[in-house]
Amino acid sequence: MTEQFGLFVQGRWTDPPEARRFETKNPATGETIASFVSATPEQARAAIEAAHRAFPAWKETPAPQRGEILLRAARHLRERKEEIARIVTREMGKVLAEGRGDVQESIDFVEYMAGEGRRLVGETVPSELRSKFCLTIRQPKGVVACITPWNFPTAIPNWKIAAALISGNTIVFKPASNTARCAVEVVRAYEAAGLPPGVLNLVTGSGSVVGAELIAHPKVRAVSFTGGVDTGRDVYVRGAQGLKMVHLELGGKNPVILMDDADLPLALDGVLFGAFGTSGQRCTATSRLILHEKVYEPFLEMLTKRLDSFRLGDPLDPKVDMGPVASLDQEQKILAYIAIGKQEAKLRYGGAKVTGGAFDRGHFVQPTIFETAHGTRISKEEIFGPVLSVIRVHDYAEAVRVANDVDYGLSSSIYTRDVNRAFRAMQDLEAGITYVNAPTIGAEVQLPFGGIKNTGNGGREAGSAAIEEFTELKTVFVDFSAKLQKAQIDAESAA
Ligand code: UN1
Repeated sequence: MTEQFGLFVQGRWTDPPEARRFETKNPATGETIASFVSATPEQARAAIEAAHRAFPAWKETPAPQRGEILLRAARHLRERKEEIARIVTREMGKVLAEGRGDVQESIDFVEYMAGEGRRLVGETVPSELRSKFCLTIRQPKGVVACITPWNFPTAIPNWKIAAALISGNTIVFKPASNTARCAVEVVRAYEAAGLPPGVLNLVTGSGSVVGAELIAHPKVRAVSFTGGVDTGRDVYVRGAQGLKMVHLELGGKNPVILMDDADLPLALDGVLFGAFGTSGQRCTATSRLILHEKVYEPFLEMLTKRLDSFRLGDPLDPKVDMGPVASLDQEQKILAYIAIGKQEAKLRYGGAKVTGGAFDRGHFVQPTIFETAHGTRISKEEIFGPVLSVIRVHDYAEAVRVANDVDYGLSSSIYTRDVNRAFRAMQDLEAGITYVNAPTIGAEVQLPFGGIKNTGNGGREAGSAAIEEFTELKTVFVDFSAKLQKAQIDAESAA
C-alpha cells in the first residue's frame, strides 16, 4: 500500500476526507514513493489562520529559546541523516553522496540559525541631541510563506524555515509537489524538536491553488520563493498587490571561465562536478564553459574522455556518478533544449535520452556537451539539466564580456593561476557569487546566497542576510532628558 500523508496544520497531521491526492515517484525507477493531499484554498487558509494564531506567542518566545528548538531539530536531522538522504535520493534522483550533502546543508544551516538566536543584532547610533539614545531592533514580520523547489528538497526549505523561525515568524510551507515526501521529513524535524503547534504548517498541493492563496492572503506578510524565473515574476507581481515583501531566488546561466594558465586537471574535476552534479539541476550549475582558445581542444578532450567512464544509473548505487533528471517534465524540457542545440550548435558529446533495460523505467539523459558560439539559445537560456555549452574565447576581456552577456547573475567562476586576474574577475563578473579555482556550485550556509539581474530581486538568503529577509527593522528613540527636545531644531551646532 502506498504510504499516505496529510497536511500538517496546528501541530497535527490531518488527512481531510475526500481530498484530491497526488503521488510522487522515484525518477530512476518509476516506483511510487507516497501520496499527498492536493489542498484546496480553504485548507490553505486554515493553515494561514493557524500560523496567525500561533504568531503572538512565538514572537514573545525569547530568541535564544527559539534557537534551542532549532538545535533540537538539527540534532534530529543529524541522527536521521542517512535515512533522510535516502529519501532525497529516491524521490529527487540526486546521487546518494549529494542526498547526504542536501541533508548536511540543512543541518549546517539550522545550527547556524540556532546561534543567530543569541545575536539578532541591531545598531546603536548616536543622537544629535543630549540625553537621547537611538537604536534599532529586529522584529518578525508575522506569517510568512515558504515556497520551495525540488532540487534541494531539504536544504532550501530549511534555509527559509530556520531563518524565518529564529526571527520569530510563523510559517506556511508549500513544497514542490514532486518532492513532497522530503518536505514531510523537514517538518518532522521541527515537530520532533517540540515546535509549538501552528508555528510551522505544511500545505501540499499546486502552486496555482495553494501558492496563489498564500501569496494573495492579507495575513501572509512575506513570501520567500525559489524556483523558475517565469513563476518568480508572477509571484512578485501578485505579492506586489498586497505590498508584501517577496524574496526571489530564481535561475542562473553560470559560467566557468577557464584561462590558458589554469590548472587543467583541477578545472576538469570542477567542471564535471559543476556541470553534471545533481544532473545539472542546480540554480548554481555550471552551464557554460568559457574556454580560452589555447587550451580549448586539449581541455575538451580531457573532458570527453572522463565522461566516457562516467557511470549513469540508480543514484542509490554508490558507484554511480550521475542519476536521472527529476521528472518526466524535466526530461522533456531538457531533451527539447538538446534538440534546439543540435540545430544551432555542434554536439560534441551525449545528446540523447538513455534507454535500454532498467533505464527505460527512469528519466535518464546523457551528460551532453555542445560547442557553440555565444548568443545561441543554449548558450543563454537556463536549461536546468546535464547540458554544458562550451564557448571559445580569445582572451580575458572577451571571456568576461561573454560571461556577463546573459539575463542571469547567480554564480560564476574563473580558473587561473594569475592572482591579478583572479582579483580582476572578482570585480568584473556580474553575479552574486564568484568562485576562484572552484566550480560554480558549493555555496556554504554562513555566507549570503543570491544573485543579480533575473536571478532575483535583490535579496539574499543564508548567512546573516537571511535574518534581513525575515525581519522588520524597528527604530527606537529614547529621550531621557525629561524635556521636549526637537530634532533638527534644538540641535546645537558645534561650529
Ligand atoms: C540551488 O541550486 O538552488 O551552492 C542551491 C550550491 C548549493 C546550493 C544550491 N550549496 O550548489
